[in-house]
Amino acid sequence: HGFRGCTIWFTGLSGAGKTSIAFELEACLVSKGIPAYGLDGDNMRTGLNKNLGFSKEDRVENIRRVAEVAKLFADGGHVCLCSFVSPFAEDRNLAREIHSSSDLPFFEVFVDTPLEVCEGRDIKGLYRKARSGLIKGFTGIDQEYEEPEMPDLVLKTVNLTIEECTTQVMEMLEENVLH
Ligand code: GGZ
Repeated sequence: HGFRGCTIWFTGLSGAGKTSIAFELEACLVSKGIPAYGLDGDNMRTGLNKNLGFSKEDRVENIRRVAEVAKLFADGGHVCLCSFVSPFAEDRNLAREIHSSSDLPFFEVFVDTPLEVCEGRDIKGLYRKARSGLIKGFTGIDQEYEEPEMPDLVLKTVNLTIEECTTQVMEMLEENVLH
């Protein structure tokens, strides 16, 4: 297939399921012989972005650097799967521009899980800490999350399994880049 690489950008609240979907998708793509690589807070904020925190300015810079790295993966022929809260529309738009200026396809996927559900799960106990004031500037609690206005795909995770979410993203890729 004449496939050149692209970036899938997952945005949504902490605990929405971004990384779980990206992980499943990565396995699915690799099993089909399509190189894929996942970027998230765990591998970006511990290395390249370890000098950045969660202030508005630091998040802007986090997303800018991630987008530049994703562009390189996509240019190298990978499906780059980016899982970041990326709460600000302007930063997500910059990520898209960084790709389109190099003619690389970019798909914004809104992992749409309501705050109540994310907070109810609270896998890492971060929401509890944010509510009690131990963490300041937590997205959805005391910092904003700007919902995407025109995402390429919306995944309403409350009604879907991880596998169903993965299938929807695969279908989007098959329709647009994998022919
Ligand atoms: C949001 C925070 C915060 C604050 C730590 N706000 O569920 P997680 O743990 O693994 O995902 C969250 C992750 C967010 O990092 P990102 O690089 O995706 O953020 S951004 O795109 O906004 O730059 C959460 C944890 O880090 N975390 N403090 N204050 N999430």
